[in-house]
Amino acid sequence: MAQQALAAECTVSRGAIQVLLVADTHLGFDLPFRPRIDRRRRGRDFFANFERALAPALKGEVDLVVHGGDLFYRSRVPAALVDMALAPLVRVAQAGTPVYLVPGNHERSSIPLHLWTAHPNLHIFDRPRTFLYRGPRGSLALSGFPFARAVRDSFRSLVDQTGYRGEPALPRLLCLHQTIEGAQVGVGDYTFRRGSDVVPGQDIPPDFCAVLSGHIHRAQILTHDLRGRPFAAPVFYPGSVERTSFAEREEEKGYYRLAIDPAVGSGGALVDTRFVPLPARPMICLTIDTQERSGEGLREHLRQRLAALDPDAVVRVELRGPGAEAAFQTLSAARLREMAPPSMNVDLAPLRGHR
Ligand SMILES: [Mn+2]
Repeated sequence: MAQQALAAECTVSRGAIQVLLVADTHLGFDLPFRPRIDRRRRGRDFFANFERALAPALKGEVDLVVHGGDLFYRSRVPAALVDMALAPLVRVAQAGTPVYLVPGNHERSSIPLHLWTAHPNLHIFDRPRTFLYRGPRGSLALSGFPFARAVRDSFRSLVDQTGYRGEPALPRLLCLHQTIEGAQVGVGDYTFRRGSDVVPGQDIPPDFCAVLSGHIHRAQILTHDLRGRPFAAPVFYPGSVERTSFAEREEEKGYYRLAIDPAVGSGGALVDTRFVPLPARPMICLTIDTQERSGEGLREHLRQRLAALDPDAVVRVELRGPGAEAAFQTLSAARLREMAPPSMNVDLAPLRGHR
């Protein structure tokens, strides 16, 4: 809702600086280098959507790219994956479009991102700092810092440490990988309120056009705190580029395109925002009432139920009812895969009450 309202208030400006915001690409997820099981891997979908998200940058349709962090799916990854994951960003940088990367919780320690900071168009917020962007449509200051734990008490200090005040005349963006008050996740709309790892909305300083952040996997724009008071700047979460868990099964995936006009107001203004959807695979929780079915009867029932679903789906089978426990013992992910179309990803949920 906030997304539509904000877009409606804005007018498209040709003179504006075009920013592409993508985050939580989780590269390396389900992408083993030496797979022991031959099945469709979801890892390719994450790479494909990352490439799709960056396509406007490769075509020269945007002036700069911000990656909001969690480039990788975890904090220890093979060196070959580091090269694979950075390659799309390096292609954008080589094509002349600057890229700004916020290290997420998965990029904090052991990933040698510093090896890439030598590229003149690839900028990494490896510490609280401010980068200046200068382009044909004007200049911007991008301030940010890597993911910080217990950020509630350190947020204001970390923002100060970026040195953002040194660029008083430019439009400013704040680039983060944090949870901000009011952010929502999951099928049940879990809302982050207070907590040592939540940034209070009122702590966002009044000096930025927008806050661009990764970490929250559902795409959303935050404009008010939980007491209804407006934020000093809207917060944009593009969300993850593919569904990383069943909690994300109802979420649309994509990225944001934002336009900042340096000529509007005193320090520039956000004049256009657009969410661009990506083709995330359907994710389905399939509940099977076993009804005392077993053996071939159960397998045939499962085959029929799976055949009725989108063959491109990622499916979790949940067994219920009388006989569920016995059926659970005879089924396995490998057996489920034999019953499903090869294009499907399928696994078996733990029995309820047995987690
Ligand atoms: Mn993430």
